[in-house]
Amino acid sequence: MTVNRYDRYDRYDRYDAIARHATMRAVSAPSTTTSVSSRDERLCTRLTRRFSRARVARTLAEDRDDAVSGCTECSLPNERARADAIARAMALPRNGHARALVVGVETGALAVAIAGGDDAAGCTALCVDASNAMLDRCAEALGRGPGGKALESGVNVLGNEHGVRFLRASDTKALKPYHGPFDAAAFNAHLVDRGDEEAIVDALTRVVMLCKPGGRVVISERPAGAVEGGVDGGFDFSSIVRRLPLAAVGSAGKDLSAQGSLRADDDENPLVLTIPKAFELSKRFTLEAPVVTGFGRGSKQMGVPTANLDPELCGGEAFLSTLPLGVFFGWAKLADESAWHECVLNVGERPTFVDGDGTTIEVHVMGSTDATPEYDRDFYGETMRVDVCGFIRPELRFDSLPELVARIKTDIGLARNALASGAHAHPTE
Ligand code: RBF
Ligand code: ADP
Ligand code: MG
Repeated sequence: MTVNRYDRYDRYDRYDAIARHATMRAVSAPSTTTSVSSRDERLCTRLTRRFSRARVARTLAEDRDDAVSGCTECSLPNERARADAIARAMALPRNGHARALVVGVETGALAVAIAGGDDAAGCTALCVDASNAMLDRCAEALGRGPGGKALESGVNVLGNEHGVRFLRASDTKALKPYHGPFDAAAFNAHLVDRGDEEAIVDALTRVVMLCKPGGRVVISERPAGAVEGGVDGGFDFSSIVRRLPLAAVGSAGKDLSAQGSLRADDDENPLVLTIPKAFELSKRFTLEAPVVTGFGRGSKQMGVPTANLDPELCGGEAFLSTLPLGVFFGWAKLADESAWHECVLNVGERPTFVDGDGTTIEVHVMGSTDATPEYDRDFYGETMRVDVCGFIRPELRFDSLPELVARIKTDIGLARNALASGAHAHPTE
């Protein structure tokens, strides 16, 4: 379990920083102290009052509203340099056509770095934050109205205007398929504050799912100071990243197991990851087992029949636990067939349902079009071989069956594109 810094530490850290700042001003610049320090003092007083109350659950939005309501040099130090480093790492082409996602806007320095300026070369961006105050500051920094880059809903925004949109949300679950696809996404701090590993994986997964293959995911964390489980403020993302279709930028393949740790080191050095082109795995693998009966949940009626392979005969937990659970694609064929068929498969625990049957392997053999089934018969008991070559995403718990089915159709589309790209030739025998 990771410590949720918001609950336990952040308030104290910020209080310290503000108190230090106020004292420093008073000592070093007496002529300018009055307005700045009285503003800081008001915030200090407010926070002090909060500490002395019974411990109340604070929301992300409240904390972030506070961070911009006081002295932002204290609450968001070094913002400009951080923003420039993140913008460089996002590597968006300056041709006016790139699309970016920014999670956490602070006072808007990052949005300005990627989308601001007088020219039309900046990207189109979606800025997400839990705090209305932060989104407001960001829109101000980008400029509202004619000539500005901030597009505010209800104010002449139809849908395809070039500029920056805003979404107030404290959860990346609020991101919908139509928000993407993005060329790059940035977590501008506070990813690790979302809770335990599962919450961070979920937040990242929902963003990764909206990025193009070859796109970048940049993670920046503000140094956490003396936080439990953190070393010098650098949270180690390696175990989280290994569960996602991500590679370190510059690494030849996807295999991150050799990588000791993956950290957003400091303000100038965010963690830069990429979604492998055509979702390729660093190492393909084969599954081969008889087709068994599944849950009879009506996959066939949903238009996505899944041949369930006996997990015990696919290496069992010993092998399956070495894989990231989630959605893969590749080539499949039955024992008596000579031709390989394109397929998508889910290796996982189906968190949308409570069926408690451990890890299952479910293979959907794709027809030549979505409307053309590949088989007109059942083939229970026959042996199926699957050559697995790409990994699209981890499993998710969907709120409804239609959402799951819609996402499976998207997975099928992504798999078709990746297989058609020629990056994944089928085996020769
Ligand atoms: N089940 C989930 O609970 N979450 C998922 O994200 C998920 N993704 C899937 C993706 C594909 C391509 C396929 C074929 C299945 C997926 N499933 C997922 C499994 C699904 O729940 C299962 O096929 C049906 O419940 C029938 O057992
Ligand atoms: P179950 O819950 O028993 O797995 P499904 O509704 O998932 O049932 O249907 C899967 C079965 O449908 C497979 O075991 C196979 O016999 C048959 N089938 C027919 N076409 C396909 C296909 N294109 N992909 C996978 N299975 C198929
Ligand atoms: Mg099935």
